[in-house]
Amino acid sequence: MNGRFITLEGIEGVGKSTNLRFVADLLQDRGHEVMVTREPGGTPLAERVRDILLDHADEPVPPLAELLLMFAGRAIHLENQIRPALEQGCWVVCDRFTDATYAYQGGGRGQSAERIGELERWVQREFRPDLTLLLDADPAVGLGRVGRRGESDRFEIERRDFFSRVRETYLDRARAEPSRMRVIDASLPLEAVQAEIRTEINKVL
Ligand code: Z5A
Repeated sequence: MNGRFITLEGIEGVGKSTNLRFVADLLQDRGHEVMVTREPGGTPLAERVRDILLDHADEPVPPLAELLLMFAGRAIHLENQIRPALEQGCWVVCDRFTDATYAYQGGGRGQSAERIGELERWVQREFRPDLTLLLDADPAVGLGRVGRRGESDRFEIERRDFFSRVRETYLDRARAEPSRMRVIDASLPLEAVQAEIRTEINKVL
């Protein structure tokens, strides 16, 4: 692969969408071609999987089905969009990837890390992000920032303790893989967050 794969992670409202464009601009300023994308979703077909995952269904979504749908969407996204872009030398910046599955379906919903790891190896083989920026803040900060948006999706209705488990799983992963996963204090004002992000991106560049 000629391009690099950079992901942004963190609980809801920590600023992933806000900083996705910032990261893309930093890379473009250095002359790289950049593709910005997201999970779940990223291609028209994978966005349809996203709709299934986020919408309130008339029947419960079993945690195992949720996990399999996450990886189904990822398989589509990876083969149809991410790999081809990287092979053409494009840098890909993605709002969430498999760390979110460990955090939400693992830490949040209780699916085992072993099971998630098996699916990860099956769908991705050796493919992993080159760099992951974990925007970290207490759930009260993130949820407070997004509190007044429209109707909540199937994840946003979860309680504070769900997001605390998600956050702890993210932090455990960052401790286990410190060179790939860099923790950014997302509770700081945006200018300070972006200064930290710039430092991490400059290291990769
Ligand atoms: N999910 C999963 O379960 N498993 C998986 O494998 C994957 C995903 C891939 C959809 O994700 C759901 O999918 C997600 C987990 C699940 N559900 N949840 N929760 P998503 O990424 O589409 O949804 P999200 O995390 O809810 O995105 P978000 O709410 O838009 O959060 P954000 O992108 O991190 O925040 P933002 O929109 O950039 O910023 C929120 C507000 O804060 C906005 O008004 C900003 O202007 C403001 N902001 C941002 N930074 C700052 C700072 N530093 N200071 C002050 N204000 C700030």
